[in-house]
Amino acid sequence: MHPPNRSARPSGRTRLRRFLSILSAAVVAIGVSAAISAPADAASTLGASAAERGGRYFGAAVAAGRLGDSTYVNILNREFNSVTAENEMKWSSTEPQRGSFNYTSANRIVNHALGQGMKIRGHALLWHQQQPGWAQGLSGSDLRNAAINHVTQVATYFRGKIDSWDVVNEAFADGGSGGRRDSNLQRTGNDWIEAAFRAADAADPGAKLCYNDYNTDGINAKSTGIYNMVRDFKARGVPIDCVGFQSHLGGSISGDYQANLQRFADLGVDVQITELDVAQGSNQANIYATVTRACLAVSRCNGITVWGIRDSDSWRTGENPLLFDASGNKKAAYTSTLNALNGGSTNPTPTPTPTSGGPIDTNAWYVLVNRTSGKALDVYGLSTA
Ligand code: G2I
Repeated sequence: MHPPNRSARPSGRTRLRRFLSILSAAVVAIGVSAAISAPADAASTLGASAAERGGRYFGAAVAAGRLGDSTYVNILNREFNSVTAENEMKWSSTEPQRGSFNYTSANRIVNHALGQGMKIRGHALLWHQQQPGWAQGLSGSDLRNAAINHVTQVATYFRGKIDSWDVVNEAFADGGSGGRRDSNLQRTGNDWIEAAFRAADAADPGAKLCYNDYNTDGINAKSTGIYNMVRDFKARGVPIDCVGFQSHLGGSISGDYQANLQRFADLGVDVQITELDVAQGSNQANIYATVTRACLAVSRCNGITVWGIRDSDSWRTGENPLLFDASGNKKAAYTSTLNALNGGSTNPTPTPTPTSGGPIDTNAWYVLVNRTSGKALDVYGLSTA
């Protein structure tokens, strides 16, 4: 094997030649193994790493009121490539009076995200909580019409900007029934969920339309009730594209977390981790990594959203369930998550140390390696001129 003639190359970082099959066996022999673990080889932010893993996203729930906090915004812009409005797209926020829509706070988040090239998850068109007072007082066909009009108006307003909408949030009951939760919306008729999905589809055909819920992080009665609904929707052509698994987790995770995602994916819908947070404790970093690996292992898992940025931003006061501490420092859970995204172990990865004396060794061949397959993809030489 003859290395390429480097003297004839232009200055700067220059791609020299592909010779994959012969080089992959000879990497160590020609002394470039250090380059395989060079910092440029591993994505260093959550969003960039997720994007490298099949175009996935890694997002955060964002509060419009925190967008003036520079620590918060710096982390958001650096680490995340998707956002969810934590409260600003909910019914009480967007239609505070019947027929009178207000998108001011939602648009602060939308405009920030679009300016940063981030995806946007819309959350949530219909939910039994955070309804405006006027809707809470309605029932029957009056409520049904108001709810469907809300879906149509809001999805139309944001058409083209939303990657995935939580069309319906938390409509199933906890416990062993596997059935629907009682609510004013449910009392308008069992078909209210499919009516909402059809309205959302008509308003924004380009958005993925999701059903989103919690306590569905494993195979249990509640997740099976949702599974049966999704299977029925797919069989009858109700437009559903995805299921969101909120994943507000405590100190353990169900052993069938991944299998549960997979059984939904096998119905022909995408799956997304939509509101991940994990109570602080000895297992926090491991649980974050387990969730991350499960998503990566399911090809239809589009991405992960954590429900806030710093512990101090979380709705779970005192539980410190997020990836950054109150000062904005990366926690062990951050490192385990990034390592899982990068395909490594859950243990903290030591900072890679080049064995050849500096960040750029002009005598070395640098090998671009696909981290998933381990295959050498290309060879680079570097010059300093
Ligand atoms: O409860 C956690 C999440 C469960 N899944 C659906 C999500 O939409 C939900 O998010 C939380 C927000 O993180 C909280 O920020 O939803 C809560 C409402 O159920 C949000 O809390 C509300 C407070 O209850 C209000 O008092 C407050 O005015 O946040 C509002 C805005 O700060």
